Amino acid sequence: MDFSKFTKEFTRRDFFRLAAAGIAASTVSKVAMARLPEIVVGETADTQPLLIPNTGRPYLPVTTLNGWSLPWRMNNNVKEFHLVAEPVKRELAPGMVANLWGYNGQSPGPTIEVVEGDRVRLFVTNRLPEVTSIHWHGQRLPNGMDGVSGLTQAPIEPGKTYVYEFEAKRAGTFMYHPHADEMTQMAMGMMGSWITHPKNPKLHQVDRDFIFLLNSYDIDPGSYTPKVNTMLDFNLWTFNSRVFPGIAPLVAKKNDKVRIRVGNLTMTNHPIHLHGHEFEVTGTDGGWVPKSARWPEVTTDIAVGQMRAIEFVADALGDWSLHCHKSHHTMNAMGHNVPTLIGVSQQDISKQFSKLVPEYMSMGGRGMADMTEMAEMMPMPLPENTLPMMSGRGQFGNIDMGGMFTVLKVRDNIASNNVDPGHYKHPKGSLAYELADDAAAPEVAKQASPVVAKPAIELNVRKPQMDHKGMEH
Ligand SMILES: [Cu+2]
Repeated sequence: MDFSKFTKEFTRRDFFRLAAAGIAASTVSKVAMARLPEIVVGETADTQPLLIPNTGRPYLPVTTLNGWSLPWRMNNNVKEFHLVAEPVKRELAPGMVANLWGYNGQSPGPTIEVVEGDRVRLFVTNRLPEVTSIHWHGQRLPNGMDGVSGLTQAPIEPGKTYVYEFEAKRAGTFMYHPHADEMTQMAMGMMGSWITHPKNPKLHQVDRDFIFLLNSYDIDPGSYTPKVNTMLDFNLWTFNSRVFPGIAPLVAKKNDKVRIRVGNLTMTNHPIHLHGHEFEVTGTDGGWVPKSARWPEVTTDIAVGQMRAIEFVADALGDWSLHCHKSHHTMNAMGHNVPTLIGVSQQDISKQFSKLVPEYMSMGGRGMADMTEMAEMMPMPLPENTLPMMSGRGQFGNIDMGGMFTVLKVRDNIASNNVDPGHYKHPKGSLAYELADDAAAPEVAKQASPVVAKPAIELNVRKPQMDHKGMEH
């Protein structure tokens, strides 16, 4: 198999950089070392370089979006991993940090990568204030290793370490999460990805392999800790506990075969939509989909507790959106009980209200897109530790997104699969453009559209130094 592409990207120096920047091993005593693998901790929400296997069977590693893979210790042919369940601080996007629970310093926890047929031993240490356990979602394993607190094992008490051991029997994509006080622990961010690579590396081979989990939080504006009783009305919809514009782009070289593996551990389904390409669902957490049973899609719905692997050839250059198609899932925290006021001028009302209620946010009179500009202009100051409802800037202006949204960047040449190559340069003649002369618009359209009939609104509202008199009509 061809590792040259990866080894070129991932040198020994990269490993030390990784050690310096993101992943740090805590010092443990020699006695402890003998019993337990060292604890490796993720210290940043940045996507980390590929973890190239230096022991055990070879495989093509995955890129965990805004995450990392957990190094292991080989002990008499058994791969030993050490997961530590603990409270963590996770940056959801620049400007907002959340108090979550996770594993090894981050939420989600690190990705576990093993190879079909590997004997795996997982040490799970509980540093939470309550009991926990880990369920290895989707795996074939002895019943007593299934991690269901009360049913297949006693709960792991705070301060205690449990050992799970089984053979990674089936290649595929899996997840791990607690099976003790699940409602609290998953609402707090406890989950991680697991990949069992095929023993035959020629099977299911791709050039770029990405993974992330869908998760969600309900964190009141101005606060830091999720509300764990929320059943449906979450206000932060995340890929690997990140919201746009904090989610890393997925970077591919033109004509790379790309796989994106997505698991859903929220409380609702997410139709994940990719622009500019058709893909096939090639795998679920139940295994690989036979070739004859695949069909082309541009959106695939991922239900709760499901995982989908999609594959496509990245043959279209550009910056392509990859997002949940539920429009409320591409926004950050807002009040959902705002009335629809499209067509109503209420800029002045909004200003009056925000003097009394700093968090007050009314829906724009023309739609919600003004929110991005308004947040930038700061007429309504956001509470601390709160992200704008919609934000992100592209090369042409505001993107007006939040939540479950990121970008697939396809380029002729890329340095690495996790270094942002910047904005796409559109070839001449391939970019949508503004019609220069308004007179060219058909007469009937002018009469039919109230927006065209009132150009004064359009001109006045877009100005950053807004003249509120201009809003009256
Ligand atoms: Cu969604």
